[in-house]
Amino acid sequence: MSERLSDATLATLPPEVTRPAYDRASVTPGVVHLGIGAFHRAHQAAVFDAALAAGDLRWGILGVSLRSAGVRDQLVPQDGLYTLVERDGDRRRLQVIGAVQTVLVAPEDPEAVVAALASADTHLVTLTVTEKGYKLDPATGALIEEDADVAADLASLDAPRTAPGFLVAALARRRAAGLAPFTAISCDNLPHNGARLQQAVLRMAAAHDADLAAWIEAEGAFPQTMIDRIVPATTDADVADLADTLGVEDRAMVKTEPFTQWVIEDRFAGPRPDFARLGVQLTDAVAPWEEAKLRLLNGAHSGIAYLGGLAGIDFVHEVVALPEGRRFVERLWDEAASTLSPPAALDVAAYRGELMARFANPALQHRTRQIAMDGSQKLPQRLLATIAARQAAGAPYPALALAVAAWMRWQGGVDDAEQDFTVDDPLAARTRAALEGAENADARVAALLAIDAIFPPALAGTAEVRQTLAAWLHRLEAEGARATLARL
Ligand code: CS2
Repeated sequence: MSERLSDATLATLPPEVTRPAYDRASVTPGVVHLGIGAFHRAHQAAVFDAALAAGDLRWGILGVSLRSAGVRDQLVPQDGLYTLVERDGDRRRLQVIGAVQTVLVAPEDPEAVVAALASADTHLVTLTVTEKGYKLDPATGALIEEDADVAADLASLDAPRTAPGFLVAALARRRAAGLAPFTAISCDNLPHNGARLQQAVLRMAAAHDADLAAWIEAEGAFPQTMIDRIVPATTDADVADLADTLGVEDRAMVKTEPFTQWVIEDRFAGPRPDFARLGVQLTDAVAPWEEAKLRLLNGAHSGIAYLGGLAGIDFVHEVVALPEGRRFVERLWDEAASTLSPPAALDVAAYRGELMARFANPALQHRTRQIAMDGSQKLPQRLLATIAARQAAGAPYPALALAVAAWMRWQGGVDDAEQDFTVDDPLAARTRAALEGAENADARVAALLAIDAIFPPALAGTAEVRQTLAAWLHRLEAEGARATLARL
C-alpha cells in the first residue's frame, strides 16, 4: 500500500473515522511544540484540535523535533495529519487530528525554529522533551552546565541546541521586537515542571543578558502542569492494522487509551484557548495533582517496568494480571497514598481503581521496556521522594524499596533468564562504572546510592534505606523477580 493519509485522501476514509471539520487552510500557528513525539500527538494536540473544531482557529501547531527527522518524515508527507487510535479492550475509536501544520527538525535549521518561537502569532510553547531534555540534574534541579550542548548554548545562542537555549534565543528576539513573551508550558513528568523549566531558562538567559533574564522573570509565564495519558510506542503491526481500516497508510498514527487529563496552573503571559471548555482543568494548585500522579501512576509504572522487565514480561497488563503483580502495585499504592496531600477533588480510592483498570487494558500493549527507559531521571520524583516521606514518618516502605532495588538490578543489563539487554539511560555509563568491582548486593547498593545526581545524600546516608534495598537486591539476584514479588 503506498497511498498516504493526507488532505487529498481525507475524503476517502471510512465513515467511522472522525476528521477535522474546520477549514485547515485558515488555521494560524499559535502553538510551537518542542519534542513532537507520540505523547504530544495523543495528548495536547488533541486539545488544540478541539479548540480549532470549536471555531477558534488561532491554535494550529508548529511541531519541532529537537533531534531526529523521523517524525517530520512521517508527518509532512501527510500534511501534518495523523490518526489518534483510542483502544479499550475490543473497542476502538479513530480520529484524524488536523492541528499539526508542519514540523521542523531543529538541528537542520535552528534559525527557523527560533523564528517560529519569536513570531507574533505564537502565544504558547508546549514541551515534551522528556525528563532529560531539560538538562537539569535530577536530584538538585540545577542546569547541568558541563553538558556539551548546554555549554555550547551558554557560550552562544546563534544556533541553539537545547530546549532552554531555543526558548532564550527566541525570548531575546521577542523582547527586541517589543512582543510579549509566550507562555511556556512544560508537559513532562518532572516535579514542579513549570518552575524547573523557568529555572533552566533563567539560568540560560542570565548567562547572556541579565536584563533579559529580569524581563523573562517579570513578564514570562511557566505554568505548572499535570499531564496524563498512557501512550505506548506505535509498532509496524499497528500501522499495518490501521491501513486495513483506513484504506490509506498513516505512518504517524498514535495509539492510546480513552483516558486523558491535563491540569494547568492558571498563569499565562498572553492569549490561550478556552481551556476550561476543552476539558482542561485550570487551577492555582497543580502540585497536589502532580504529586499524586507521579507517586501513584508513574511510581507503580516504574516498579512494574523493572520487575516485569527482569522477569521477562513484555507488557504492563500482563504484570497486573498476575496476583503477585497486582498485590505489589496495591502495596506500593498503600505506601505512597499516605504521603500525599490530595486535592479535594481527587478521590484517591476511586483514582486507584481507575488506574488499575487502565494498567489492565490489554489493547494498549504497553511495553515494560518502554517505561524502563531513563530510570535515573524518573526515580527521584516517582519513588525516592515517596520513600523519604515514609521514612520521615517512621513508616515502612517495602514495596517502594523493592521497586528501587529492581531498578538497581536492571542497571546490570542482564535479566532473570540471563539475557543481556542495553540499559537505555543517560547515566548508564555511570551506573555501569559504579557496579564494576562491587562484589555483592550490599556493595552494589552502596555504589549506586553514591550517585548523588540520582539519590539525595540524606536518603543515601540512611542505614535503614541501605539495608532494606540490599535485602531486596540480594533476593532479586538469588531468586528472580517473580519469586521475590511473591514474597512481598
Ligand atoms: C510512563 C509514562 O514511560 C513512562 O515512564 O510511566 O510515560 C506514563 O505512561 C505517562 O506519564 C502517563 O500519563
